[in-house]
Amino acid sequence: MVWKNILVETEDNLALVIINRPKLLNALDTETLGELDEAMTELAVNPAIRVIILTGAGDKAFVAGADIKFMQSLDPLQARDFARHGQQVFSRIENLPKPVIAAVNGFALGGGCELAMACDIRVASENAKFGQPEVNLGLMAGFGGTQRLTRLVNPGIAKEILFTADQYDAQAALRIGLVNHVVPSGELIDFCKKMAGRIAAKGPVAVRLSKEAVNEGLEMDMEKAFIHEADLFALTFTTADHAEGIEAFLNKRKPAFKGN
Ligand code: DAK
Repeated sequence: MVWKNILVETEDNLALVIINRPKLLNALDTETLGELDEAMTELAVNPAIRVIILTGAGDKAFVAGADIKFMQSLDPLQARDFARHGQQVFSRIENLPKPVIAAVNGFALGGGCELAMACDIRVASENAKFGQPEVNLGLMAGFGGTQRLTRLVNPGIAKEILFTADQYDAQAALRIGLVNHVVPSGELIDFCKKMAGRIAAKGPVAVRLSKEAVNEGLEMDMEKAFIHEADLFALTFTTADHAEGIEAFLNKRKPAFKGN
């Protein structure tokens, strides 16, 4: 499928999803959110794809936030619909049955920072800048930022980011745990592809259930989360990949996982 504001490139088991509005620093309007949702939903059910990398077009921005001009046209109820739309798309990405790596190649502000936080793993280029500048506009974060930021960094740091609208460079983001790695700009996509390739070589069901255990476990108390983990662990014993992985180890060969 071809979209107006989204590009999808596939290579082996990987898909690279590019938000493609570089003139507006890849800002998100309803149309772009809808296309992102469609692209992710398609990739989720494409059996050939095991890992998704999400990035922004150009070398200046991942996503500079919600489209401010578009937001200007919204009345309060439309703003509510827009916020709900963004929250739903971001939750779909967070709960996608495949890992999503955010390759943050520049500004990740407002909704852009929130989008990166909805991904499983964040890798930043050296020129990346993070922040929640909504309060500059008399708004507050509306795409889940108050919650995801608080879970990723500590609540005091999250509040400072949300209250001050300060921008954090890639090294600062690394220090506070907002990103996993910082790499030179020209190496960002390669670095992410290599990581994606390592993940794609693992048992897809095991990776999927690991993601589920982490995400759902965060909403449970520890004892329930352990029981949930044990249930998902047991589920891996129903898969052919589990038999293949163990047999390959015992026979000192590489496993060939099929995703079932
Ligand atoms: N929206 C629309 N256009 C944007 C944009 C954005 N977020 N960010 C940049 N652009 C556009 C600029 O207007 C400019 O367009 P032209 O003037 O060329 O037509 C072009 O991109 C290049 O930007 P600049 O010329 O400004 O480039 P600079 O290098 O000088 O500055 C910058 C880069 C990223 C520092 C600056 O553009 C900037 O401050 N941009 C705004 C960043 C921002 O405030 N982002 C947060 C947006 S608010 C909610 C739902 C959702 C949200 C909130 C509430 N509910 C309903 C409750 C989410 C809110 C947000 O994300």
